[in-house]
Amino acid sequence: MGEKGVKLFGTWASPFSLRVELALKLKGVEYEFMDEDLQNKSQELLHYNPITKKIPVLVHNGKPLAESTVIVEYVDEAWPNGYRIMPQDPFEKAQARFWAHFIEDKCLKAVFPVYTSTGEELNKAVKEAQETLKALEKALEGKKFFGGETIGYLDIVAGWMPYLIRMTEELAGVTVVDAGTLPLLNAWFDDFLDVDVVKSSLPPKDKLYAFNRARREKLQSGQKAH
Ligand SMILES: N[C@@H](CCC(=O)N[C@@H](CS)C(=O)NCC(=O)O)C(=O)O
Repeated sequence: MGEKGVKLFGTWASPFSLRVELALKLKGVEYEFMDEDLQNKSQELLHYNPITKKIPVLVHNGKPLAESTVIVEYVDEAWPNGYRIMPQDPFEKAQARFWAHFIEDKCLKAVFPVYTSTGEELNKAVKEAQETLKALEKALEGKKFFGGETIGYLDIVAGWMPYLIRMTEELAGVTVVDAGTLPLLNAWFDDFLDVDVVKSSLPPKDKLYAFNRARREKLQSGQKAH
């Protein structure tokens, strides 16, 4: 491949590659999107990310980077002008990283069982997810977005929640986030989904729901699914 420019290896359905897309778009960076088939990964992807073999991978001027949260920080620093993604204040930056870690370490793990469970297990999973998400609301107190008046790093990292939790609720027939249980997060879901760059970057709803309906069934029947 040409060594100059920006290539993003991702998949249309991945919330992790969406993070990188949002960061690149906010910065106004032109990039080429390589839509990977995770059942049959390209040689290029394996070449650039032989360690985890996962997407997303950002290749900037021939140099590859993996891990979406790392890539988002890199994008903010590599294109320092224009939109600010990371908080500038060291304390706020450290706090944003703390909550990003909380989302990766706790929220993803707490919400996933809602996606895969049924029956009594599902009710238990909903309660546990709500408890974990309640803790995250602390980071939204007094603010419209995690980043303040506009979306920033933590909004991008948490960006899977508004559309994937809403989708999971619909597929599983449960409510996880509403104005009664998690008012701050519920309001943030609406505000985040109303941001232009988000609206224009989300995958088509019908395609996403069909893909996840099938994936959920596979996981529920104990099969492996990416
Ligand atoms: N922590 C990683 C997660 C990336 C990830 O899980 N990617 C999935 C797709 S959503 C993947 O590449 N799966 C293929 C595999 O595991 O072989 C990040 O944030 O970049």
